[in-house]
Amino acid sequence: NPDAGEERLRETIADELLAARTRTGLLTESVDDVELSAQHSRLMSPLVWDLAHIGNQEELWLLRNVGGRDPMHPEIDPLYDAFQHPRAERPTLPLLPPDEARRYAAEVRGRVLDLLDGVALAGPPLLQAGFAFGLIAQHEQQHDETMLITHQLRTGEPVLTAPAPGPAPAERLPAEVLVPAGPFTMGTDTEPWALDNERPAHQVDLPGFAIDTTPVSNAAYQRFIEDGGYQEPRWWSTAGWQHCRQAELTGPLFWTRQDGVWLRRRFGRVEQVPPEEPVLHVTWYEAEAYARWAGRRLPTEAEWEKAARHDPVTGRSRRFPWGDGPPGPEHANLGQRHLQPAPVGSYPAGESPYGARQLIGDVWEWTASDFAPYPGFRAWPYREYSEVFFAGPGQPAEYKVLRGGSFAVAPVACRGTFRNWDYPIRRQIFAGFRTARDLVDGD
Ligand code: AVJ
Ligand code: FE
Repeated sequence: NPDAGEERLRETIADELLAARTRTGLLTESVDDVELSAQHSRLMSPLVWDLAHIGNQEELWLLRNVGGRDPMHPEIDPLYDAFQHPRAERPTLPLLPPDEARRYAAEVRGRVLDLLDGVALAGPPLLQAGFAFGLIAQHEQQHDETMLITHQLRTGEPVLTAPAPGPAPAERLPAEVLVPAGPFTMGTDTEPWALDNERPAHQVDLPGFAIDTTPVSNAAYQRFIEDGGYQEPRWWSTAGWQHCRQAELTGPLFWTRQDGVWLRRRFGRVEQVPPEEPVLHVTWYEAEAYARWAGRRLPTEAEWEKAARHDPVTGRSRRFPWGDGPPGPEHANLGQRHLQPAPVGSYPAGESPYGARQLIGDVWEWTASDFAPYPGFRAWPYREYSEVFFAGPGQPAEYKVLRGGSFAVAPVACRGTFRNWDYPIRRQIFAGFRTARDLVDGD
């Protein structure tokens, strides 16, 4: 029954929009209006900018583009266009004050739910399988992760709480898993809410490689530090060493050393660095240096995706490491259920066919690859989502790809094909990494 299918899709959309708004509420109501309008770091917008930008993008894509409505407040559009005003500049703009920003986002949402009731979720490409609504649910959740980063950067009394993840199962895992040479399908043509940069599906033939079973732990990363990793230019690329010196890096962001013990600040609480947790808040350059110190390298983006999705028995690529079903709490640490990654080796039910764990959730994983289009890429529905960030002829490679998603990523914005990107010097994002190596005779 096609009507029942469309009804279910409408409910899914309403649920995803509500989940995003509930989370936005948590992130914007846990601080007072002064803090909401303050800039906690030059790398981030004031939270109140994210809030109105969420409403503005929703108005633009759903009410105007899909619904054909007139702009509600055309004069505010330029304020919330990310390309017109870099983050550092946003606190100086005449932004909507907190109450008005809340009212605006709520008003847009009310009209969107009315629109959703009557619109056909088929026909024009923007409405196929409710794509535009999926785009907006993912957009809000991505900004919720951005706002959570702002919360991590802010100083002062803690305002967010969540239970800690449980311990990893007591079992000895192999340090790495082997992925034999051969082709696999990268990217997707069938994922209904996949973004343009995940498309199209294409075959990639890879030489054999080995990849870490889990992300690199704090304990392993501390060995790199204690071995003088930050004093040894030979582990670093030229650009990496230059950045390490100039930024005076000595360890992950938010770490301090006191009486020989590493401490970290996490959402306003200072605690001892947990050795078994994946390392978090490192730059791409640090990940690269660690890998070289360990006699290894970062995985390419294609290697990461093959390790995460390829099923060697059927030859097809799964939506997620564990299969095609949606992420449950047994599979992965997603959706801000916890405010930290789970210990390495957690989530055996989320294992990939090759036996790698925690590819989805916990920490974004830096890959060796520059952010570039797949063969046959088409910008959709706007160039500014991905295309303007790509490396290519005449466009220098500025961004490195991150894969897998962090504990702060919502399931709706997470799948085996999802691609994120950032500058190699960034470390306020929830990024860690795992390492890889080529296979050699005898493996
Ligand atoms: C995909 C996370 C790099 O936050 O800049 C939000 C997502 N795009 N609004 C970003 C995005 C437009 C984007 N990243
Ligand atoms: Fe945005």
